[in-house]
This record gives sequence, structure tokens and C-alpha cells, in this order.
Amino acid sequence: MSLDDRIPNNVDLHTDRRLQKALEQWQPKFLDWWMEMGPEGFQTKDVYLRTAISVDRDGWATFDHVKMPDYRWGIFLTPEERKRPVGFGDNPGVESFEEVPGEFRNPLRRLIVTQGDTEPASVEQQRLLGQTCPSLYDLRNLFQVNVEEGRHLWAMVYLLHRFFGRDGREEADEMLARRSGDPDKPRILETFNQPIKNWLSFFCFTMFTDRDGKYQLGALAESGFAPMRRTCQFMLTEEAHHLFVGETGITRVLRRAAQLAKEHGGDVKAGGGIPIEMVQRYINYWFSYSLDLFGSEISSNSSDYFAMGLKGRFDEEKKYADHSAREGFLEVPVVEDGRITIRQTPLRNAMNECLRDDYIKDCEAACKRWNRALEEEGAEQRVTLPNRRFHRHIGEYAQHKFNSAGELLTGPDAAARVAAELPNAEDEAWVGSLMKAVTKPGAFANWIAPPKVGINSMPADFEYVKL
Ligand code: BYC
Ligand code: FE
Ligand code: FE
Repeated sequence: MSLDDRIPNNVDLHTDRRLQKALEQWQPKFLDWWMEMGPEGFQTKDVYLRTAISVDRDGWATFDHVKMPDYRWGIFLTPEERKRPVGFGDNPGVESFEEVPGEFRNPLRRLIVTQGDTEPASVEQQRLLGQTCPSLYDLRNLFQVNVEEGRHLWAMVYLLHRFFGRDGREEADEMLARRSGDPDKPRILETFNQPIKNWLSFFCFTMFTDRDGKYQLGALAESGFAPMRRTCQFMLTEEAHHLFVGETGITRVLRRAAQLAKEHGGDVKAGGGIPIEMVQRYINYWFSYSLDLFGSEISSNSSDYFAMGLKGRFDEEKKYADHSAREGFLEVPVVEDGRITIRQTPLRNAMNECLRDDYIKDCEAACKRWNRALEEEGAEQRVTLPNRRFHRHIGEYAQHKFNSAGELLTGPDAAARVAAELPNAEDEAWVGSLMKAVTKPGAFANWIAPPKVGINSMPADFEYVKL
């Protein structure tokens, strides 16, 4: 098999012997990791997957039944038609960096490692879910997400191997050594150490946590470091499907809850579904954990990244007129003397919060669509997003307790009041009890409505995974 068949790419891999060697040494280690930590129990099955074999329209989404270990994890950078200068920060307008400027080496490496680490982490978090899939359609979507997160790891490992020499090779090996949830060698960001025990959590994760990916990648897709910018742009094209899986997954759970409530006099559990208020608690959990991923509200790191032209705001080029962000403030609520007050924060130090703002708006729009579905099903209940201060582990609010309305809680029952709005042991047991594999083509578990259309317009009873 030729090099380009083994590692499909549009980075002229065959002309760079050193890089080729580094990647060829890393590839078997990646495969070992995939066999050990990837989806358990399905590695020899044929799965109807979309594979990117080139960046153009026909090549980036070819569908075929393949075994996951035979998936071609490739390296693709979105081509750029025009020369884009550095778009923001202290030196806007200078030529984009094609190599890593010495003074940016450490921060850039940190960003790449942090981004890269999340990709295998999520595969590890999801590795047992296949055994309880609600349908072959959902099983296939899980595996599609998993192989693409594997490809996103390749994208970051390419940057490490190509631009960071020996350090980069060591970091690439570390990506395969850390383990989600392992107390001795955990993944870097805490959200990626939280177990995903059931499919409701999986849908919340792909809805909320993969959506952090959309915003972080969006900010990095503005980078003055051109290879980073271009690789993140291509990753975003794949991300859209992950977000689709999450949002529509939750819609289908809510629809089914509403239908079962009607059939069973309001008692969703009697009908074998997941009650809407229970779904709400899972939303509360994963939304708040995903908000942590934007970092501190007030952050000098984020200011440095922006000043260096490495990480911008979402849609920096299109959306903003002033790309220096030297002037202006963001009003950040903080806790002082036991109450919430506003702190005027210089814009550059509030870059994490700017990104989080855009993210929250996006989530709110999805929440509206869920409520429209509930309305269509004739349900009275609605779901909401908790306030951004609720249940946080990172940033200004981590040291305090807030309820889902964002009110500061004091007193001995504060922790219990927070816990009351999160999934409890009974919820976990109930949702867990519903997780039984449904693998007949066209059939769906009772707790979830079928999707509106199949993947790649396939018929309802299509055999997405051949078991
Ligand atoms: N957990 O100023 P701060 C995705 C650390 S998701 C633990 O607050 P900063 C995907 C921070 O590292 C997208 N630690 O934060 C989704 C720092 O440590 P040091 C992932 C955290 O640096 C689903 C300290 O706290 N991509 O792709 O401004 C499936 C204070 O730093 C956390 C990226 O994250 C946390 N949650 O920003 C698959 C992009 N948050 O210096 C994939 C790259 C902060 O004290 N990363 N800390 O050792 C970044 O841009 C930034 O590192 C962060 C944090 C936004 C994460
Ligand atoms: Fe990803
Ligand atoms: Fe993703």
C-alpha cells in the first residue's frame, strides 16, 4: 500500500522524509491505543462510515462499510485561496506564520496539546456505549464520532511532529499514554475525565462538549499560525455531524418522553421513557461541565494568546471591526464580600468569556428547538439552560455555590441544593436500566423516537452496522 493510501493527506507527506518517519512510527502506537481504548466489542464489524480521503467536495465524505481499525485516519488542511495575514492581536497585518516563531513556541505547543488531548479522551469516555445502543443508526453515529475524534488527534499530532521536533514527538506519545478518569495519568481538562455511562449522557456530551470544540476550533481557525488555522477549519467540517448527533439525540429523547406521558397519564416512567425533568438534570450537568472548558472568566493566558495572534474570538475576521481589542471592557459578575458585583474587565483579559458568550447563545438556540419539539408533541413542560454560574469547577464561580437561576447560595444546605438539580443515584439507576442494546435493523429502543431521516438518505431498516 502506498504512503498516501496508508495516511491520506494533502500536506505532501511523501516529500518530507523526517515527518513521514515520525508519523509511521507513531501510527502503530495509535492503533494499539485504538484497539485497547477504542469502541469495545465492535472492532471486527463492518460499519457504514464516512471517510475523508481528500478535502474537496467529493472526497471528504465518501461512505462505505469498513472495519474501524481499517478507517483511513488522514491529515487534511483546508486550502486557502488568498493569502491571509495575522488577523488580530499586537501585530495585525503581518504575514501569517508558516513556521513557529521561537517566542510563541511554548504557548502554541500548549494550545495544540490541550486541544489534542480532548480527542482521544472522548473516545475513551465513550468506549463501552456500543454495548447498549438504542439502534444500529445510533451505533453507527457513535462510531462515526469516535473515528473522527481519532482523526482530530492525528491533526494535532501532525502539527506536533511537523513543527516541534523531539518535544513534539514526546507530546504525541503522551497523548496515547494519558487515560480519561485515571487518577495517576488523567486527561488534561477535567470534563474529559467524567465518565459517560449512558446514551443520554452521550447525547448531552455531543451536544454541549463537542460544541465547546466548535468554538475552540473556531477561535483557533482564526490563528496567525497558518497550519493551525487550516487544520482547525477542516476539523470544523467534521464537527457539524457530532453536534447534529447530540442535538437531535436529545430532541428524540424529549419527543418520546412527551409521547409516553400522553399514553400513560403523565407517567413517563410507566411507559419506559426518561421523564423530561430527568433529562433537565442531565442537561444541567453537561452544560455546566462544558462551560468550564472555556477557562477562567478573567484570564491573562487568554490575553496572551490573543496578543500573539494565536487564538482569536469566534468569527474574529468577519464579526469584529476592531481586531486589537486594546480598548473596551466586558462586565463580568464576580463574588465579592458575599454578594455578586460587576467587575469591569479589560476586553483582552475577557477573551474566554467572549467565546463562552457566543457558545451560550448557540446552546440557547438549540434549547428553543427542543422546546418547539415538546410543543409539537403537546407537552406542557419545557427545558432550560442553567445559569452560567451553576455547578462550576473552573473560574470565578468555582469557589461558590449557585442554583440554576444563578443565585448565590450560602448556608449549610448550599451543596445539597446544587446536587438537587443534578442527576442523582435514582436517575442514574433508571436511565441505566433502560440501556439495553437494540440491534435489529430499523428497530429503536422504546425510550427514544426514531430519527426523521437516515444517514446519507439510507432507508429506515438499513444495516448501518453488520453484526
Ligand atoms: N479543566 O486562564 P485559565 C473538543 C487550567 S473540546 C482543567 O483559566 P486558559 C472536543 C488552565 O490550563 C475543545 N484545567 O485558562 C470536544 C490553566 O492551567 P495552568 C478543546 C483547566 O489557559 C468533545 C489554569 O486552569 N480545545 O475539541 O485561558 C469531544 C488557568 O487557566 C480547565 C481547547 O481547549 C479545565 N476545564 O484557557 C472531542 C483549546 N480550564 O496554566 C473533542 C485549547 C482551564 O495553571 N485550549 N484550566 O497550568 C485553550 O485554549 C485553553 O487552554 C483553555 C483554558 C480554553 C482550555
Ligand atoms: Fe474533535
Ligand atoms: Fe467532536
